[in-house]
Amino acid sequence: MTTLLKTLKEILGPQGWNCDPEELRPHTTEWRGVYEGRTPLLARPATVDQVAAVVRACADAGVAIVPQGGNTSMCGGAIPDATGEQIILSLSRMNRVLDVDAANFSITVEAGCVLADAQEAATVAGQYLPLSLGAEGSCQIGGNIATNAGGLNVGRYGTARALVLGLEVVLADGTVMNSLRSLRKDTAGYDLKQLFIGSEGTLGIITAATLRLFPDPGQLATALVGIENAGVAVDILASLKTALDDRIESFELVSQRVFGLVERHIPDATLPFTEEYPWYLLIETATGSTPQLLEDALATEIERERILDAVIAKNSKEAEALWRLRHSISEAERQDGKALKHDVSVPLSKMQQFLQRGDELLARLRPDLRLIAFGHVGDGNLHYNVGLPRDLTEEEWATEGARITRAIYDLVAELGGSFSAEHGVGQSKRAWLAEYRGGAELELMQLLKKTLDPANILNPGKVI
Ligand code: FAD
Ligand code: 2HG
Ligand code: ZN
Repeated sequence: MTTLLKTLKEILGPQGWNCDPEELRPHTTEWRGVYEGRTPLLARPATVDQVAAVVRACADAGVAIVPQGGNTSMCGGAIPDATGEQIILSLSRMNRVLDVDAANFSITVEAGCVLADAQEAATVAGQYLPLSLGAEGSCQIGGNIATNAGGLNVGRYGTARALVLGLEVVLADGTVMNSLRSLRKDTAGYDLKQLFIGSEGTLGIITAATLRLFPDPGQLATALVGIENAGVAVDILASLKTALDDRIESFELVSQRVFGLVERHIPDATLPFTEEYPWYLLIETATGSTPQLLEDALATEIERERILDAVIAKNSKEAEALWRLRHSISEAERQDGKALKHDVSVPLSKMQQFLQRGDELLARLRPDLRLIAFGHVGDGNLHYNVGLPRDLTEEEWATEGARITRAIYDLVAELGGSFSAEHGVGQSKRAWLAEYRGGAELELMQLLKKTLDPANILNPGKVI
């Protein structure tokens, strides 16, 4: 290890590494504080050549590398293990916007570019990068692609995968694969970039990406809606899609309990209603110069008695205040204490069944559970998080947690859903991958991993 560290320091130069455990704590601790690892060195390369040289040196020494972006992973994906023998490779110095090709509706950035900076570069060019999530001020494009991030605009624009036109990737032996093309059509052989999207740093290190841009959607209309029963969300979505010609940018479901956490833990966060409703929908539409369209569509839903009350933001400040409520949920949940995370998806046609059977299931499992349910209901993706009684011992927490998680994942599987909708598998869901994606799918994943990373140096202990 000593020889390797010396070599890495030479490759990276004085600005390019850090070995101080105290300064490295933000890089060795997960956002939620659930995972804490150790590392002998944080590598901060400035160029793709340095990334390649670091990977070659680690491969020669048989030392593992944990690629890290903004470290906002919710499943321990970007944290090294506790041995203190895995190098962290942070992309944060490779943060440049390389090109905005407005005529081609595309943007090329280095992997360490913070998502909000890439969005801003697109806006400056009069275009729109639709990927958007609560962590956008710190997560990076490389991390977004490595997790195939979802977020708030998937229904209209797809996940990160749908936005990637080209990638530059450093492979496990240090080879640089440059597929940084910006084409919408390209059938020249296998589409290799797809292998790295959603592979969570286990197959290669993404160093740059070309992403698809869209025309500016223009003026957005944003509404917060109170509803009695979460099950009607899917019906309301179907009606709004028709009424608004599919111009729905976001369609988020949040329970009263969840917004209650936000009001309790986040300063100045207050819902704009005088009454409480059991569930809420946060809806954003690209109705351009006719914002009235959303109001009319919501009025129809009120007449049908599917919506109890609605507030439409009158200006961008009010819209931001509504989004602040939504974006504060993870932080409020974190402040409220430990919870089991279940980032699940089911086909939209099964959402009502999932919500109803999920409720019944939790009541049967333990009446003292606290359901923290919210998420991207328009994509069939819910964060079905569960708080356990606070007086459980660590041991009880582990056994009860596994029992509850299994029951929820079994229900999700029965309905044809996924136990990992948008955050990835990381460390926390690794065992579940073997269980719910076993057989030919898992074998093929293992074969790919062995082929692309035979020495298992890229993010070992994650995904598979
Ligand atoms: P990291 O956390 O640093 O890494 C994530 C994984 O990708 C790790 O396995 C890491 O090894 C790998 N990786 C990172 N960079 C690279 C690279 N350049 N090459 C190869 N592998 C790499 N996620 C959603 O999908 N939707 C949401 O709505 C959402 N909201 C969130 C809100 C909050 C408040 C927080 C804290 C997180 C949220 N997340 C969400 C989860 C997280 O932000 C995303 O998974 C994000 O895409 C991770 O980006 P990152 O740069 O922080 O990656
Ligand atoms: C969101 O949708 C994120 O806000 C985070 O995916 C979900 O904290 C969570 O469980
Ligand atoms: Zn989410």
